[in-house]
Amino acid sequence: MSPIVRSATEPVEPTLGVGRISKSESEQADFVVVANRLPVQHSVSQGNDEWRPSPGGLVSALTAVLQNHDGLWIGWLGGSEHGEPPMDYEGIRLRAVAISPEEYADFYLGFSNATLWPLYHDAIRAPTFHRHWWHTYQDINMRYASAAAESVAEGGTVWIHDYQLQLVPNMLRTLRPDVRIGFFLHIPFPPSELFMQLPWRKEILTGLLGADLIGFQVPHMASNFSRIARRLLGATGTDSVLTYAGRTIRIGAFPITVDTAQITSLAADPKIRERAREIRRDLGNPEVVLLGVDRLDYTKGIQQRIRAINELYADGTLSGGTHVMVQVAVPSRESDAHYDLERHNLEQVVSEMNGDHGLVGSPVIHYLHQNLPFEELLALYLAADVMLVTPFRDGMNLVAKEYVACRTELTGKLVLSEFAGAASELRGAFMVNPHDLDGIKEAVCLALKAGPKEAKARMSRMRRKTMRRDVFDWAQSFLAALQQGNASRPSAGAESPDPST
Ligand code: GDG
Repeated sequence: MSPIVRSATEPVEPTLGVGRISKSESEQADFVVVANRLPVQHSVSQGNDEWRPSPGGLVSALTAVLQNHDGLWIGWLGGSEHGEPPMDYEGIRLRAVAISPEEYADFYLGFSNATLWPLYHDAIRAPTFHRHWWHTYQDINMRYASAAAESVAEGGTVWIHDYQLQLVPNMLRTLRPDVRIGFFLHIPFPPSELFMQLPWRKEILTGLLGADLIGFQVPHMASNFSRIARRLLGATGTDSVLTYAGRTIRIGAFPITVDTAQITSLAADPKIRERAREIRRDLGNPEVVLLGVDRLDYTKGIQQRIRAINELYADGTLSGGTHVMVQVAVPSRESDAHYDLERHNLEQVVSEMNGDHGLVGSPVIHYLHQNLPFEELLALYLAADVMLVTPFRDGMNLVAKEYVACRTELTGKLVLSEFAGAASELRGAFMVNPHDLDGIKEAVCLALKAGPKEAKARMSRMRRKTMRRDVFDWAQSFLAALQQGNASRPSAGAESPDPST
C-alpha cells in the first residue's frame, strides 16, 4: 500500500471557523477514519465491564490500516451509558463524538434512516422529508468535520464512511484545505429519478464533492453519482473524473469484501464443523437446509423470500421433515416504526408457515431474532445446502460473500438477488428478481435440482472471484487510489466493471 505520507514539521493551527485549532501536532494523526460509530462497543462479561471491538470485517480492515499509521478513529459511541470509551484501543486512538438523544432521533433515526436509507434503496418505503431533521444532519456532520479537522495532522489523510456523513467531506475541506479526503458509500447511490426527490440534493452533492476520491460499491452507482453531479451542479468530466469548483474529484467502484483468510480458517476449525453437524441433527437431519441471515431490515426482502418458500411447501415441492429453513433476523434499528412493523409482519409470515406446514416437534422454519456469535453464523453457513440472499436493493451484501468464502468443499448453492451489489461478482449464483415471487420459487427449485457437479462448478466460479481479494486489499486499493493525488484519469485501485456483467 502507498504510505500515508506526511512531512509536517511545523505545528498546525488552521482556522476552524469560530476559533483556532489548538491541538498540538503530537496529538494529531496522519490518518483519520471518520465513521458514524466507533469501532468498539461496551459489553459486560463475567461481571466485568469491558470495551470490545465491534464485530465485522470493516473494523478489522481499518484497524489494521490504522495500527500501521498511528491512526485515529472518530465516531459515536452508540448510545452507551457506560461513560468514556478508552482513549486508545489496540494501538488506535479513539475520539468520541457526542450526540444527545434528541439529536440521535433527528440525525440518525430521522434523516439518516428515514430519509436517506429508504431513498437510496429504491424508495422501497416512502422517504420522509423534514426540515428539522435536515438541520440536525447538518449540525452533526459539522461536529464530525470539526473533530476530524482538529485531529488530522498537516497534509494527513481522512477517510470518511457512509451515508450518515455525506456533508463531512466539503465541511472538512473548508476547515482543512491541506488534507487528503476520501469518502466511501457503503449503500447504493440511487438513480437520478429518485435522488431528485431530495429537497437538499444540491447540498448533499456539494458535500460529497469536497472529497478527492469518492468510492462506491459497484460501477453503476459511481455513474449514477457522476451523472447527477454534472446535471445538477454543472460539474464537468467523465463518470470517473469530475471537475468542480476548480478541483478534480475522482470517482470509482471499490467493491467491499470479507476477511477471507479468517473465514476459511474458522470454516476448517473442527469445533465449528462439529457445531454445523450438530445444527443439522437438531433440525432433525433433513435432506435440505435452507438458510437466510439478514439484519431485520425491509430492504432485505425477508418476508418475500419466506412467502415464496411457503408456497413451495403449499404446492408440495417442499415437505416438512425433508426440507427445513432457518432464518436469522438480527435485531436492527428497533426504535423505528418501519422496522417494528417489518418485524411484526415477518413474524406473522413465519408463524403462518409453521402453522400451515409444520409438524409436532418439527417446524418447517426456525426463526431466530438474535445477534449470534460469528462462529455460530459460520456453523450455520456450513450447515446450509441452499443460502437465500434476496434483498430488494443492497450496496454489496457481505452475507453472500461469507457463505461462498466458507464453502471450501465447493458444496452449497446460493440464491442471490440481482439487485445486490454482490451479484456482479457472484455470477455462479442462482439469480432472482426479488420482486418476482414466482421467479424466487423457480430459482429455489433450480438450486434444489442442481446436482453436485453443477453445484461444484457454480461454487468454484464464485470462490475464484471471492478468494482473489480480501477486505484488506479493499482498504488498500481505496487508500492507494486516494494517495495518487489529482491524477486526471481513473485510479488504478478503482475496479472497472466486471466484463461478465
Ligand atoms: C451495509 C450495506 C454492505 C449478520 N448477522 C449476524 C452478523 N451479521 C454480519 C454478517 C455480515 C454483516 O453482519 C451484514 O453485512 P451486509 O453486507 O449483509 O449488510 P448491512 O448490515 O446492511 O451492511 C451492505 C455493507 O454495509 C458493507 O459495506 O455490504 O450492502 O447495506 O458481515 O456476518 N454478525 C454476527 N452475528 C449475527 O447474528 N456476529
